[in-house]
Amino acid sequence: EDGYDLWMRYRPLAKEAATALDRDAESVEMRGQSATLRVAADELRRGLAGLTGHAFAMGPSPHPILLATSADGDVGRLGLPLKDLGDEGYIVRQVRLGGRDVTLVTARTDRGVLYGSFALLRHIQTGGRLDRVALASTPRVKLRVLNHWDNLDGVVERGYAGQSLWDWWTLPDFKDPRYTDYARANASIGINGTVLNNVNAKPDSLSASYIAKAAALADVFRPYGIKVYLSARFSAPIELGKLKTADPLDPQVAAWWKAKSDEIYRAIPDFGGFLVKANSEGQPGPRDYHRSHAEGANMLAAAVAPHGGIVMWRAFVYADTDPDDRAKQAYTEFKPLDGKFAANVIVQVKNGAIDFQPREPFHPLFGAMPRTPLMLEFQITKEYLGFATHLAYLGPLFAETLGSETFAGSKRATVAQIVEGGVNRHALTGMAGVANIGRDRDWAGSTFNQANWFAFGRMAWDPTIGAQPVAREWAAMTFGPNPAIVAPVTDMMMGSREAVVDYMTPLGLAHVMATGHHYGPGPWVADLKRPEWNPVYYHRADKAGIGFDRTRTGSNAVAQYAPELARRLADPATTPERDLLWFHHVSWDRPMASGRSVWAEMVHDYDRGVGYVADMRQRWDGLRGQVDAERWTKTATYLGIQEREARWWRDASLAYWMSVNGRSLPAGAAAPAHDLDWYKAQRPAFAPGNPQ
Ligand code: BDP
Repeated sequence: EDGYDLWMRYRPLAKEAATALDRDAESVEMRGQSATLRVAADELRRGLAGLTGHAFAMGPSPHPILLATSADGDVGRLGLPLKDLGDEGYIVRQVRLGGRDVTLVTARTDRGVLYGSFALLRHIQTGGRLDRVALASTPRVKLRVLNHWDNLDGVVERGYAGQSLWDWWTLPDFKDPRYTDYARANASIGINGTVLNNVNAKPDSLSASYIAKAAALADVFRPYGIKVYLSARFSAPIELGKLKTADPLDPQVAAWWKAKSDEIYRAIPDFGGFLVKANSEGQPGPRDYHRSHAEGANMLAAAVAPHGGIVMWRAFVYADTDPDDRAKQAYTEFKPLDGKFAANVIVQVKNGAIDFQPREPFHPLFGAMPRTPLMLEFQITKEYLGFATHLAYLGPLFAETLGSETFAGSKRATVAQIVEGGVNRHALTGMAGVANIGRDRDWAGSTFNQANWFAFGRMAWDPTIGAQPVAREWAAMTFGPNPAIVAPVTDMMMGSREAVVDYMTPLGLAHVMATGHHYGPGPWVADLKRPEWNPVYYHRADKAGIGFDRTRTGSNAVAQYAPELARRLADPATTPERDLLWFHHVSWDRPMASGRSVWAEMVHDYDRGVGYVADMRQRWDGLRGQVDAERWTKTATYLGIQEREARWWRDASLAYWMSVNGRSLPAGAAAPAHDLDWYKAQRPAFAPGNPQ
């Protein structure tokens, strides 16, 4: 097995479960006709055939799995609580219908039936029985969208699973069957949108020939309930339209975008809309014309509004014009724009204020813009967490942000509640995940990276679901429902991201990686052009102490949080220790809750991280023979790499900190294997997905 089948492996169940399934389901029956119902029925038949080992007929039988929307008269008469399901929710239940016992998969729409079908398969794959099935779920977030950072030349920015899945060269004619499998995988976890191209967008992606290519993909994805979106380069009216300006208030510019949108909607009638990275890291934007982000976003929004489209406008901005604190810039720029965005604009905010670090406190914009829908952006591809090689299950990272209390408003909403829109009654809600998908046979670069794609989808559907249940589901679907595998695998996964935090950025450190590729350690880097590109800017270590002072005596970034939280974060004693050095510059000797000093605690954390990886290796060794050889071996090899590199991170970091603080290691801690100069001289091979 090479991992191609993801969590949709549908391998034969154990005998007893297979017999029970055969008794309770004899065929797949479908009421009505649509492409979506057909793919739902096909998936069930494929799944059941795999799980039982024999083909499943389409059509009526005494005990069918019945796919029908509530428009069906028989279903309507059952009086199920369908009203609350919205457009995408489902109910799966054993019911008595027309004198037969049927497993009913129903919803108000065909899309809901599709999601219900996948939920039923998940139920069976994780050990559930049909005779007791009672599933019902409605997504709590409306837009559940992947962001592909895929370039038109096939390279994926920060993509560690090979080349882009989209073969732009052979599109629109050749529709690689992988596109269909991609759509199946996404639909199975509730993802309903995909942005095809990089936020660092080329204007060409909006040219007629690329629109035709995107339309071909949209045709493949449509039955699976997945809409296509495009990243738009703000200056496209100049590059493609030969206008003199891209000023959003220029009528010719607005007219160009309107005509461009009309052209796209002619090819893709259900086109989702645009994603825009503007005035960030060199990208053009409205600020080039002294217009605000709102003016830029609203102009684009007006172009897609007649077609029901939306604009996802990113808040990831930082400029060298603000020497203050990079972590403050998005808030400083966007907070004053609250309430100024058009109704079909959603502002897309990264989970933390810097950039997808192994750990970041939640972004202060959550809770600070009550009159603006905010879309939460996570990074599924692990740019700062060891790429595809290191095993880091991101469920706990996602859950940590989602569960963070913002202290905003009277109800002290969590980030999840703000994203779900309820607090401020926004109808437009969304979660975006920067995809980790490429052309590798296993799609994501490693088996365990697949779990992060899976977790993103499941948590975008229900941000309160919890990281552990998701890990368990994924492990059962990926390795089979045997508890002797599921339990240890889930266990390994649950602590794996914390281990990365420990060996890379303990106690709230951030951005201490080497330049460019973001893979290895480089806390010593101090010579890059812009101050906020340098790790020394972030850790501020000196002989006396370490950490970034974000209180009143420093950048006062804490003041961007709601007052109650700001008060807590202003004091190291009431700041969670895991975020200590993010918010405070403290003495190396400051005592921690454990009784250890900051310095000793850091050493302890580095060692704990390395130890966790060594332990994962052992646990994985224990599963040899229980997991198929190909996936087992690749994972084992990667864990070996990870252990070596966790030590590299630990040793290089400690060698550097000791050169700054002049201290020796606490008793019992191993000395770094090499001296600091050796670590400084390390240059990893050319890193994949690294923009030059
Ligand atoms: C950073 C990446 C960079 C992206 C940027 C973004 O290093 O490649 O273009 O974020 O989100 O994480 O726009």
